Amino acid sequence: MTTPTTPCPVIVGDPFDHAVLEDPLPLHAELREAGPVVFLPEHDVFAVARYEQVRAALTDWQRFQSAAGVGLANFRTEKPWRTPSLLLEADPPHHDAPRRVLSKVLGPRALRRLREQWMADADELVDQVLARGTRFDGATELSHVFPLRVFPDAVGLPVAGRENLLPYGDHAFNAFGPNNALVAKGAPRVEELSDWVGEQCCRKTLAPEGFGADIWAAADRGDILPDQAPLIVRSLLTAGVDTTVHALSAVLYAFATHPDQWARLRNNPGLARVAFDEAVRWESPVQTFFRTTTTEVAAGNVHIPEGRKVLMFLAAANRDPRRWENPDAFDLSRDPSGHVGFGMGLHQCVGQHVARLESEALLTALARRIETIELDGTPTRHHNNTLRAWDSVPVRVGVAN
Ligand code: PQS
Repeated sequence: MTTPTTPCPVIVGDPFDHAVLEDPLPLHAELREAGPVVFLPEHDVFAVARYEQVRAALTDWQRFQSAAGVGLANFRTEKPWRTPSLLLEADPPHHDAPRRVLSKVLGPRALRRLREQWMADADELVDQVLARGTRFDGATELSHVFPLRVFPDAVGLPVAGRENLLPYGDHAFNAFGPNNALVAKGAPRVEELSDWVGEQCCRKTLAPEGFGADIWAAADRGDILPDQAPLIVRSLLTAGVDTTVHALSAVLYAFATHPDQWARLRNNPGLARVAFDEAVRWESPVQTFFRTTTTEVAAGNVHIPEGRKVLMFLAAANRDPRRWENPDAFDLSRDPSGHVGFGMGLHQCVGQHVARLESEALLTALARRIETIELDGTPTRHHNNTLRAWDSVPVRVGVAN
């Protein structure tokens, strides 16, 4: 273990330990209070948890690179578990062509074609759930279901095997953390799931229309190389399902615990989009990931040496009282823009418009039929090294006449 050469607050303990994953808020407060940069000896990494430093690291891609991996593993010295992503685990200039292609494929213009269908799909799902009764599990019956109803079709995936998407993503997001029991739990299926994902990325597997076909069409135009297309499709399948599933659970949990905010949304369904961003700020479905320094970086009086992993606590930044008034309140009257739940800078989530549309569709459908929503039992967390997730969010709703 190398210890920092300049004074740097040290926080002992494992931020990926089960007790922290169950309730990370006390650790986040401790990290923010300790200083602008802290050292975590458990994993031999530096960490930032204040809004200012997290945002600064996210937007400084020259000094905080992604190409050495955005997990704990340093690709300069450790072999990645899969071929690195052309978007996530790349820096300019290599990053830019794939990014341009995917920004267009997933951009607001492209999504206009999907809007009407997704709104109708959300209405239908909500009707189906309410037909079974007014007590249901918001996680397993809504947020785990809706993205899997609309997103794989939009990509152009065959129906068989879609049940592999969530387990594959769950493992990929665990794999950004340390090699702990959560990673070991996923290991037995890695080969099988990776093979399945690889097959879905081939041109012949994908439907003639959809995000997948659009990526292949970009290769035909010469915007990317043909051998890049499958890996860019893989990015959709890795980062596009679990993230939205857990973000939708976050919104449902937020409303079930804030009945006054639900009343507000009911009065003004136009707030659906703000509600989603506020829930992403408040719950931060993507909690943490890493960068690697490309040079010595000074932050305050701490010097982070070159080639070191820096853990960025997005969730802590999103509740930093230095940036947010009353940060722990889920409040539709605030302006949540500027939150770092989708990252910031040139790697900022390229799928965020898709996520927002899914959430807008589901919230609009719910607001149409549901007058009140409250918890109906104790929700249970799903532990993941990167994602803040729920296995169950039992709710009871009052249905509008
Ligand atoms: C990919 C892209 C993005 C991919 C950490 C990781 C990711 C948010 C936080 C992520 C994962 C995978 N998103 O391109 O495969």
